[in-house]
Amino acid sequence: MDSSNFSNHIKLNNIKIDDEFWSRYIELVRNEVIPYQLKALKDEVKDAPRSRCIDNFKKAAKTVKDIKSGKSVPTFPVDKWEYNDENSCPESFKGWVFQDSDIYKWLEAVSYSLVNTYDAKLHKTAQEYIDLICSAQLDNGYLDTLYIINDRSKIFTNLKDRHELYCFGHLAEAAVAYYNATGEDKLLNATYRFADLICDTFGESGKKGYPGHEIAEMALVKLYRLSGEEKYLNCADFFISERGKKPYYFDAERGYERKDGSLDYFYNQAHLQPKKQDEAVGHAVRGVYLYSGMADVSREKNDDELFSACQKIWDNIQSRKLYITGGIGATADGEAFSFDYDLPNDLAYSETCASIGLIFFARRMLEIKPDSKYADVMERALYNTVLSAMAQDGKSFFYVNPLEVLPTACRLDSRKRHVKAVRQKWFGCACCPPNIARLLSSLGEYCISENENNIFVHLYMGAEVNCENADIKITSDYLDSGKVSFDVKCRKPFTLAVRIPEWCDNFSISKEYEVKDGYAYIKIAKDTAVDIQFDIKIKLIKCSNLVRENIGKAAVMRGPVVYCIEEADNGSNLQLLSISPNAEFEYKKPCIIAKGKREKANNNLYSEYKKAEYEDCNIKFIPYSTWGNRGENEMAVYINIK
Ligand code: FUB
Ligand code: ZN
Repeated sequence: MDSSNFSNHIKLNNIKIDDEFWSRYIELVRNEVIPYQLKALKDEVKDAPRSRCIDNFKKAAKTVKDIKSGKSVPTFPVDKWEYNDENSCPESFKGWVFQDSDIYKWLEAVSYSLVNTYDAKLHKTAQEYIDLICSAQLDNGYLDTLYIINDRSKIFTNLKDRHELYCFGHLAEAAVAYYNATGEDKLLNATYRFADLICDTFGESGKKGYPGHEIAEMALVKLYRLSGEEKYLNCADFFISERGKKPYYFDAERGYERKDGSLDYFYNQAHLQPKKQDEAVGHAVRGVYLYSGMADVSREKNDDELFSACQKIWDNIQSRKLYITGGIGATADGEAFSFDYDLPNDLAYSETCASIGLIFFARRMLEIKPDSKYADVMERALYNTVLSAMAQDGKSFFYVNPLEVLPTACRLDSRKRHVKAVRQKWFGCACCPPNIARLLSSLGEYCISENENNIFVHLYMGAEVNCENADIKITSDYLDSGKVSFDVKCRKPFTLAVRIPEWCDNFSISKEYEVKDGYAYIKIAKDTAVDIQFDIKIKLIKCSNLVRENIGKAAVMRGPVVYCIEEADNGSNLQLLSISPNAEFEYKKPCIIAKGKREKANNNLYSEYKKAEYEDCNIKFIPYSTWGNRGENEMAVYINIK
C-alpha cells in the first residue's frame, strides 16, 4: 500500500454545503426526518408498525436499577429474531433483536445535524436520550437491551444471529459523532466501557468469535482513531482475521456443524477468511459493512493482502453485481448478493442500507487510493437508490428499491412480497430510514478529502470548505449545466484533484491539468479561480447482455441521474412502450421527454405471429429518485429500444 496516497475526509465542521439540490435534503432531514423518526421510535406515528426501541431502553434501565438495588429480576427467552407476541409478558423485550441500533443511528444523524446547524432544543432532546441509554448499561459496561431485559446469563452466546456486536457498532458510531459535534463525552465513555468489555471478552486468549452482522469492525477503528487505544484496532483486526477460520465459530456456538460450503456461512461472509475473499457474497449490508471495516483495518495496519481483497471484492461488485441505480444485493433470499450478472428488475432486493454501506466502502477505498471508480459508484448510489428510498416529504421510506414495479404483482405474487409500490411510514425492522438520515446529514464528509499535498474533490456540491492548504468556495451547477467553479484562497501550494465523472465524455478546465486514475490534477500556488465544464448529456445506457432481463432495453441517464417511466405520466402497461435508439430527448428540468411508440395491447394469449402495431406517443421520464411520490403506480427504469 502506498501511504502517500492516503487522504482524510474533511470533518463536517470544516465544510458547509450550500447547494441548490443538496441543501434541500439536508434541511429536510433536520426539519422533518429527525423529528419524525424520533416519533416512530417512541411509537407515536399513527398506523405505523411499532418500533418499541425507546420502550426497550426504559425496560432495560429498570432492570439495571432493580439489579443494583438487589431485587430479583425475571428472565425471558432470547431465542428469536423478533419478539412481538402480544401474549408475552409486557416486561419483556419487544421488537427485532437489533432495535437498539435505531436510536443510535438517530443520535448519529442528530450529531451531524447539530454541526450543520446548531439547534439547542434538539441538543437537549439528544441529551435526554443519552441519559436514558446510559441508565440501561450494566456495571460491567455491557449494553444491549434484549439480553439485559430478557436474560443476562446468555450474553454473547449467539453472535451469529443476535446482533449485540452490531448494536455496539452503531452505539460507537453515534458516540464518536456526538462527541465530535458537542465535545460531551457521556455517551463516548459509556461506549468505551462496552468496547473494553468486548476487547476483554474476545481475542486470542478469550472467545474466538466475531460479529454475525458486521459493523463493529469499522466502529472500533473509529474509536481507535479518536482515543489512540491500540486495543480497539487490534480487536477490529481480530474480528476480521478470525472470520472464516475452521472449525467455524458459529458451529461451535450452535453446537452443530453445517456442511462445508453451506450457504449459511456465505450469508455472514464467514465461508473464507476475509483476506482470501474475492467476491461479494451473502447478506449485502453485512457484506459492505465488513468490506468497509476491512478497508479501515488494511489502512491502519498497512495490510496489503487485506487491501487487495477489498479491491477484488470491489471490482466484483462494480463489474457484475451493481444495479444501474447503485443498488446491490439482488436477491430477497437472505437479502443477499446473487451470482454474477443476476440483476432482476422486478424482483430486486437492493436494500437501502446496502447502498449506504456501499457508499461507506467507496469512501474508504477512495481515501486509501484516489481512483474515480470508487467515487463514481458512490455518486450513483447516492443520487439514485439512496434518494429514492425517502419520500419527498421525508415521512415515508423504501427498504427495497426495485427497478420495475407492477403494483398488482406486489400484492398477488408472493415472490415479490418484499417489493412495495409505495413508501412505508415505518418498518418493524427499520434499519433503512435512520441510515438515510445519518448519511444525508453527514454528506459533507463524502465530497472532499485531503492529504499533505492534495485536495481531492469526489462529489460536486456547492460548499464552503476549510482545508489545511486552502479555503475553497465551490459553486456547483453540476446537475443542470455541468459547470462547477472553485474560488481558492491558498495557504500553501497544493494540487487540486477533481474527479472526471464516468458519465462525462468531454470536459474543459480553465487551468492546466494532468489526468491520473480518473482525477484531473491541477497545481495551485496562489489564490485563484478554477472553472470546470462537464459536458452533461442525456444518454441511453445499455446493460451487459449477460443480464437477461435487459436485452433489447436501455435506461435513460443524464449525468449521474438515472431516469424511469411511471404510469402517472405514461399510462399503464409500461412494457408496451419503446423508443428508438436515436430518439431525441428534450430536458425539461428535472424531467425528460422523448417521442416514442406504444405497442397495441393484444388480449389473445396466443395468436399467429405478425408484426406488432404501434401508435406514436410522447414518453415522459422522471428521475428515479422521485418515483412513487404520486400514489401507487407502475414504474420501470429500463425501456424497450426498437
Ligand atoms: O440485521 C440488521 C439489519 O436488518 C440488516 O442490516 C438489514 O438487512 C435487516 O435485515
Ligand atoms: Zn436497511
